[in-house]
Amino acid sequence: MAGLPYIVGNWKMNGTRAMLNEARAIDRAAARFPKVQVAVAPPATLIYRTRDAAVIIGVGGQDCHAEESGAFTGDISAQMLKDAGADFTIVGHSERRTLHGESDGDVKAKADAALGAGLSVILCVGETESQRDAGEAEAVVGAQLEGSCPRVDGAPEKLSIAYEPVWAIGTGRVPSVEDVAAMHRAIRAKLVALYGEGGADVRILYGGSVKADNAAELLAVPEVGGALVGGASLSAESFLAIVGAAA
Ligand code: G2H
Repeated sequence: MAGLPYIVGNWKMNGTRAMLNEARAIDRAAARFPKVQVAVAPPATLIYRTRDAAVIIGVGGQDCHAEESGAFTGDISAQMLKDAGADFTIVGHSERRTLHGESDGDVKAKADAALGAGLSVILCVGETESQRDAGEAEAVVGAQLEGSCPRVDGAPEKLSIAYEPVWAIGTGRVPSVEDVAAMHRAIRAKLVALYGEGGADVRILYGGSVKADNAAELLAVPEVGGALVGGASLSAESFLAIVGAAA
């Protein structure tokens, strides 16, 4: 797979200005890992200040609206993220799909808007436990990709897919490395079907309970191009242990 391993911290709805100290520590340490691409997605309130506090790492949003501006109380557009200093945004996280009722079509519109605004995109997909138990995991993820993958307009490297099994998010449970490898291969095949040769340039990350003690094993799977890290990204120490495992 093209590109450096990509390790992204998703802070979710965590962090006030005190978290800028963690961002600074991550940024300083990232200089020691030139062969790893490191980024964090703080809450929107901290994007501007995180960009100011950090010079090496990427900074991104956790979601965006599909429209550029308008009467959408509480929402933030991709252009606003870009203006605040973001390099990328996550879209389609399962917490958005589940708690905010986002459909594949919604996610696609957001991803199209983000790429159009000049951001890179991390698009999340993943099956529930009952879908996996029913043997439907690859079909579910394939349908999510078909419905939510954006136009890449000749720049597929600006898109990453994060495979996050819903049952592994925040639970401490992770799939076997064989299951991770098989799903990543299935995602790659779908990306090539959707984008042709360019599908090979889309990075595929694993997410869901990535921790310092399982990162090396997950990141050693050849099909895995990096990790989207939630809880373990909230302290510089645990996040940097994962970055170190990718180096
Ligand atoms: C999955 C992941 C980050 P965690 O949501 O996107 O969170 O590592 O806490 O499972």
